[in-house]
Amino acid sequence: MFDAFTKVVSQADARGDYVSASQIDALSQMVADGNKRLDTVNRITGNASSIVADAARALFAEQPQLIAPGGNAYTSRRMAACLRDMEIILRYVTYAAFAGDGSVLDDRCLNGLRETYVALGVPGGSVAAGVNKMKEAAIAIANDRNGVTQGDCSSLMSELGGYFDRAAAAVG
Ligand code: PEB
Repeated sequence: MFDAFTKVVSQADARGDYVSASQIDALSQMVADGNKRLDTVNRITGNASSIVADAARALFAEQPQLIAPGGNAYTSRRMAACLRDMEIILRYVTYAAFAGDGSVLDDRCLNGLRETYVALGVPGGSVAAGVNKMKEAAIAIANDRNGVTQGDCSSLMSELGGYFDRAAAAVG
């Protein structure tokens, strides 16, 4: 598991070289923008349960077969497992956003997840659809310009979106 700094160190070490000037510039920019990153993580974390619940509600409205008898979220046990899975994925996305690196998401959440869903008979495409709904909600909340110092968050939001895309692609 890396963060943006340890990733650069590990790459430099693999080359047997010093950290390059361009890498230092990029990390220095990341530090300068650090408050935006922490605010983003804080906003998503603080709204996690509504992000998950709203995404699940929208997913079940679009794919009602999931909650019909025989569906993958039918019975409260499976419904609970589904909400829990979405919450786990969202939590790892917040870790990746915090660290500025997706390896924690890859290593500890997504690795083997597709195979797990195949073995369980859970439709990965539906999980991916749920992840995409969380992405929209999380970005809307994190990118809300009301009540904060105005600034450019476009690259941070595209980085954040990329972590959700990675999760959706890993299972979809
Ligand atoms: C992954 N999910 C489930 C299980 C595991 C995971 C390991 C089996 C064990 C259990 O039931 O608890 N666990 C989860 C995860 C990590 C982890 C992400 C990462 C670290 O450790 N059902 C649906 C939707 C979808 C869903 C499409 C979006 O209809 C999920 C939610 N996951 C779902 C369901 C089960 C499950 C288990 C329904 C239960 C399957 C079953 O027992 O039939």
